[in-house]
Amino acid sequence: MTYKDISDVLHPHGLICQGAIALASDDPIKPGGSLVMVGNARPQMWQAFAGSFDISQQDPMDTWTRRVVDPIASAFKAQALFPFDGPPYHPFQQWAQRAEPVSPSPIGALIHPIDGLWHAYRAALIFNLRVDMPTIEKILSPCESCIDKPCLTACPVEAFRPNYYNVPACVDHLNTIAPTECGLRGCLARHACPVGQNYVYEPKHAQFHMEKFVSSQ
Ligand code: B12
Ligand code: SF4
Ligand code: SF4
Repeated sequence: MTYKDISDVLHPHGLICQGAIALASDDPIKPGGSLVMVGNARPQMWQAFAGSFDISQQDPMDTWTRRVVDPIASAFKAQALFPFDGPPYHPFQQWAQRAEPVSPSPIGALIHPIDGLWHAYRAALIFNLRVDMPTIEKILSPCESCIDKPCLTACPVEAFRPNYYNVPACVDHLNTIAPTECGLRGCLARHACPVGQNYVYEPKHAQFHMEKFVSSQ
């Protein structure tokens, strides 16, 4: 089985493989096996999800993800792990940094050299055996050469500091009676990043995440 076989099965659902890790013989997850990251970038997942699912129910994207990914995992004799299962949560951001050329941004989300901050992880597939996987090219983080760091100054309530996210301040702002730009378009700190501007989530996709985020707090 190859990385391409897995990508092909995910494709109709708008999901993509986001790199893979060859697990060491003493790895606590699955010694000697492989971990393949599954997620979304660009509009395909939102289109597949919104076109096939009742988004008014509770945790719709998590439920949809399980419905899509669990049968795929079974067909490949793999185990599916999800980023939303927890606490304790699986360390998806640590795995991602071993699997694809992403690095931490000053606002917590991992930055991808092309998609910027506009991507997320939906599952990890754990295989007993080695999957035939692509090698990762090490790429310097775009944040290294970003002098002004507009992501740190765009938030209207200054919720982001380097390595600190003031969640209550962000939620209070989103909960104000008048609709906020963040609620309508998505987090303004993410929007301020010049990387991945072509891949910004469409407004309905961004609104969906912001509404779910606020209602979960
Ligand atoms: C708990 C959690 C939150 C909490 C707390 C975040 C915090 N202050 O740390 C809350 C609910 C506030 C939150 C909010 C959001 N989150 Co969140 N969150 C998680 C979750 C479920 C667990 C994180 C964790 O504790 N991991 C456990 C430790 C052991 O794993 P780790 O890999 O070492 O943890 C890393 C993170 O904690 C990270 N980190 C530290 N501070 C911050 C701050 C922020 C804002 C983020 C995103 C990450 C982050 O650094 C650690 C080292 O790499 C992860 C999914 C996951 N399983 O990782 C998503 C995750 C980190 N979140 C994510 C996202 C996108 C968001 C939102 C932007 C969602 C949205 N609304 O669109 C919002 C941010 C709100 C905004 N202003 O837009 C993505 C990030 C994707 C990426 N490109 O990296 C993840 C990976 C989920 C996913 N499906 O992909 N989140
Ligand atoms: S604005 Fe600059 S520092 Fe902030 S995430 Fe984007 S590239 Fe990195
Ligand atoms: S959603 Fe808005 S208030 Fe919250 S951190 Fe992003 S920019 Fe700040």
